[in-house]
Amino acid sequence: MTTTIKMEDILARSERNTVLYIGYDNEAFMNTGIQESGTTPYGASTTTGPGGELIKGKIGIKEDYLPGFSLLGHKSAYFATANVAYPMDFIGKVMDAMKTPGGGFIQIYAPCPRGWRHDGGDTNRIAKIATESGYWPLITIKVKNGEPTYYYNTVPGMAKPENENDYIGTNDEKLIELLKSQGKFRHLFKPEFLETNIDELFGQVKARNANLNKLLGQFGVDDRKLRYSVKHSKVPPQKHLNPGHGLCGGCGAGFMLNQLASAAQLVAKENIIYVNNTCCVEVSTSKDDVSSWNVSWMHQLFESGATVADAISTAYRIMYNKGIKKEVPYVIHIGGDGSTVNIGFQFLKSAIVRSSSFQIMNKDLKI
Ligand SMILES: Cc1ncc(C[n+]2csc(CCOP(=O)(O)OP(=O)(O)O)c2C)c(N)n1
Ligand SMILES: [Mg+2]
Repeated sequence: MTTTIKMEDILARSERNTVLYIGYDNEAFMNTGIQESGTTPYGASTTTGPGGELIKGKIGIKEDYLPGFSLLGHKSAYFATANVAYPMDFIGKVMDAMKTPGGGFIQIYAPCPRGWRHDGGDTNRIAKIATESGYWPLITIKVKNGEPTYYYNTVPGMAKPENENDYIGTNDEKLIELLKSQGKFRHLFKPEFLETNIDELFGQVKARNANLNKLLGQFGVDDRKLRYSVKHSKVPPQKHLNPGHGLCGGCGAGFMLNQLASAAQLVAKENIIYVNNTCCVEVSTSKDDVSSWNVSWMHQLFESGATVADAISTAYRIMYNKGIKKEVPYVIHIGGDGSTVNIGFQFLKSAIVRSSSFQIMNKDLKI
């Protein structure tokens, strides 16, 4: 059974959110030179953990931090994973988050041709294999009064689960294809096939999916397969961001920005403030004193971006409740995996808690 959410129904909702936090995952600190981050997968080569003779890339895990956010007891919150290769799913998720009271956080898979060492023209193909293989499953978690409800989103060609009671599966052949599509895993195949290392990586992917299957079973509803019905013809070209930017050709973060702004424009029109911590998106859309943004946009240092986004929304709501401002802008925070998950994790977690609970409970901060 599938729950279908239509974009017209989302847009017709009178309720709205406070801050949407976006974490685009390109699996390393990219703009500063491809350093390993908490979301770099096991075995991947980075400049701080290169795949060489002695060290075979990252020694450690790719952190899976989204489910943890769903069990913090929020009053109302929206969480999801997304992938730049499935724009209508991501656009539906952004709109749903912006029309859900409280805060939201979406972690989106965004290939990096430069850091992952693949052709810029292969971004979409690689991103698709990531979800089809079970490496990057698509899930949605809606939290209400402290209780999370887990959903999963399917895509064509997705791996079938081995156990009929499961929801998310893995496909070994596609996982190998995913690894082979990126130069950062080349040392696992040449000069020799490192079976033990590849098995470790597969084991980590399967363990993560086993956890998600348990959470989907425990915190699901009957119709836990979720589909966003978004018609391409009803999503006009976005005007928040000018054409042209300094990102590399085929950069997944560029796909993400275009899709994000298309969804945000439908909900917020121009009543929006983007906050961006230091990352590829920030440096590439704010060269010198020239900004690519047509709407309000603010850079905030690295780990503190989420805090500042929350503070901006709070300030506007106080002014609104005192009669100083007539409307409250939508706020979207954009951060990378290094700044958001590694160094800014505590800032992000607390900002989400405030957006998703404290501000709902405080009458002076209501919208
Ligand atoms: C506290 C702090 N440490 C380090 C830096 C330097 N720095 C700026 S951006 C960046 C990497 C950001 O990585 P990520 O958030 O993954 O974004 P990406 O570059 O991959 O888009 C680093 C290390 C900084 N600005 N502030
Ligand atoms: Mg990054």
